[in-house]
Order: sequence, then structure tokens, then C-alpha cells
Amino acid sequence: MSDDKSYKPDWAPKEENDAFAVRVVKGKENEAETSAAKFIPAMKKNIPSVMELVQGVINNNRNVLARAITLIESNSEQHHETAQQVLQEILPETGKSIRVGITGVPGAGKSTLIEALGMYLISQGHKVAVLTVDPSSSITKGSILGDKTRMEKLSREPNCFIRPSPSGGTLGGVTRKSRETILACEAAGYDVILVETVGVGQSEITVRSMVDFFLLVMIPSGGDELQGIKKGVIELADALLINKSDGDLRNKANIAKADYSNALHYIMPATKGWQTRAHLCSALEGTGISEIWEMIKKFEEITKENGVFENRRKDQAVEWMSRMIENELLDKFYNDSKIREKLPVIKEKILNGNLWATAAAESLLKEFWNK
Ligand SMILES: Nc1nc2c(ncn2[C@@H]2O[C@H](COP(=O)(O)OP(=O)(O)OP(=O)(O)O)[C@@H](O)[C@H]2O)c(=O)[nH]1
Ligand SMILES: [Mg+2]
Repeated sequence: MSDDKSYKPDWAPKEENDAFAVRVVKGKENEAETSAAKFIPAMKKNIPSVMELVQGVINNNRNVLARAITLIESNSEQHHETAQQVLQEILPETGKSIRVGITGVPGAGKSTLIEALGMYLISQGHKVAVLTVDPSSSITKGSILGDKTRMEKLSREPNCFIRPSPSGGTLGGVTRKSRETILACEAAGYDVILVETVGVGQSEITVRSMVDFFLLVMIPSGGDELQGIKKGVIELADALLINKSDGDLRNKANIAKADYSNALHYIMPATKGWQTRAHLCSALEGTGISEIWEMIKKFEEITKENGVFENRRKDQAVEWMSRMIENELLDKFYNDSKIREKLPVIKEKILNGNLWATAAAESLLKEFWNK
């Protein structure tokens, strides 16, 4: 740094007087290429402005889209705030897609199906975003690793964007992130959103609540129990897809299709005006894939005509708000320092038979509200 007191900028008065009381430090040669220049892009790299993010997402700059999703998935309050501002800005560009949920027991062939369906859709001129929702993914990291290899062709397609499940966190947290990620992908112009979730437990209800069409992938073996699928999950589905209808399994697949078709007569369809049916496919051989898409298009046409499509989306948005409030309140409650301190003591009292559950809940809630 120069200490030359005589150095003045061009616009400074020639004579020494009070009108110019600024001390100027001479810049270094090539300063622009050194520290400051390096520093500014680095800063920009870390925190792009809301407008940069919005523009990048809308122009389908994949790097910016990925970064916007990273902000959506971040647990930092500052990132959360930026992400919400971005979402607000892109809102008019969202919603213009068909959202398809794909569930089924582990190994049913969901990822293989997404690879086949995704490649088909791209060949038809669509832009496909693939998300996975797996609240347990922090434990079962293997499944995501598997997805990358199973969607190998698709992951190289410029018109496809694949985003694995946000890791860790509660189902509520994962849900929020996935829902917002769907919006970001829509704003970037992806017109088909495929959401894969493992068909064990709560996650399929969650995914049902964020998609238009829900596909249940099954394997060609008889009996729901064998596949670990409860009747309740079949009731959520707009189509049952018996995958692996190839080679030695073809016969079994046919039998399964007949069985499920029969069972479906006794089950209330998930969507008004639409009959849930069983279909066959082989994700591996690529058979039955174009038929799946034809079916989804038909579904879209019918439900848009009878208003079910639009109403479901509206209901989902309202339900989303309610869930967010519930999650936020629960979060606040369980993270409250007093509650954290008292909860184990109160639990112990219940376990020892010294306190009744209702009284325990009331005392904790009182403690929380009266802070
Ligand atoms: N024969 C046959 N095998 C298939 C077919 N589809 C998938 N598979 C095989 O089934 C296995 C599991 O496939 P995935 O696509 O990973 O199944 P998934 O449902 O995504 O599994 P998770 O993500 O772990 O729940 C793989 O070995 C696939 O090659 C099919 O149509 N026919
Ligand atoms: Mg998978």
C-alpha cells in the first residue's frame, strides 16, 4: 500500500485547501486481477442475489437452479429467507407441469422405470425433472447411489434434471423442501416432474399430497402382504403398474395383473372420475412405457375437464399451509429450552405411574404458552 501523501485523484483541486480533505491511497498495478477481484466473485458465488437466482432459474441455468435448490434445502435461517424470496418471485412461472409420484417397495424397479419413462418423454420433446423423497435417506444412503447408476442415461440428458432427496431431517422438513423444489423446477421449464419415493410407511401419503398422478409400481408376485403394501397405499394410487413383466416373470405378471384388477373393483378410486387400473410393463426392456404416458395424458385431460385437477392442487396448497403451521409449532414446542428441560422428567413420571398423560400434556403446554 502506497503512503504517498502527495497522491491525489485527477478531480482534486490543485492547491492545498480545506475543500479536499481526503487522503487517497494509490492502487496497485493490476489490482483488478488481485485480491479485490477475487474476493467479489467469491462473495457472489456464495450468496447470489435474489434477482440473480430468479433470472437463473427462469432461464433454466442448471447451476443456478441447483444452487436455488440448495438454498431451499438449507437449514440456515438466512438461506431460508433468500429461498422464500426467490419462490415468491418465481411463483407466476410455477404450476405448469404434470407432477407424477412413483412409489413401490424397495427394488420394485422405480428408478429403472424413471430412466425408461424419462428417456421416452425426452424423445417426445419434454423436459423432465426427477426428485426423490426419502425421509430415511440419511440412513440408507445406498439407495441414492443406486439411483445414479440406474438413471445413467437420463442423468446425462440436458433436458433432464435429477435431484436426490434432501438428506436428514424430519418428514415435514423433507416434504417442504421437496415441494419447493418442484416449484423451482417448474419455473425452470420442466414440464414433467417425477417424484420417486420408497413405499414404506408415511412417505407415500406425503408424496400423494404433492402430485397430480400417483403410480404404484409392483412386482409380479401374488398377495399384497408379500409386497409389504397395505390396502391403504393401493387406495392412494391412480394406476398399479406391475413391472418386470419380462422373461420368466411374464406369466406371474399376467396373473398378478388379473388379481389386482379384481381387487381394484372393491377399492374406492383415488381420483374422482378416474378408474384406477392394473397395467403391465418392463422397465428393463422398455415395454409398456409409452402406454404409461398415454394414460397419464388421458388422466390429465379428464381431470382438467371435470375440475378435479385444479381442485386437488388448490386443496394441496391449503393443506400444505396447515402442515407448515403444524410443523413449525411442533418444532417451536420441542425446541423450547424449558420444554427440553422438563420433558424427560415428565416422561419419567408417566413411566413410573406418578403422572397421568393428560395432566402431563397440560402442564407442559401451560409451561410453553406462559413463557
Ligand atoms: N427383470 C426386470 N428387472 C428389473 C426391471 N426393472 C428393474 N429391474 C431390476 O430390479 C432391481 C431394482 O431396480 P430399481 O430400479 O433400483 O428399483 P427401485 O424400486 O428404484 O429400488 P429402491 O430405489 O431401492 O427402492 C434392479 O436390479 C433392476 O435391474 C424390469 O422391468 N425387469
Ligand atoms: Mg430407486
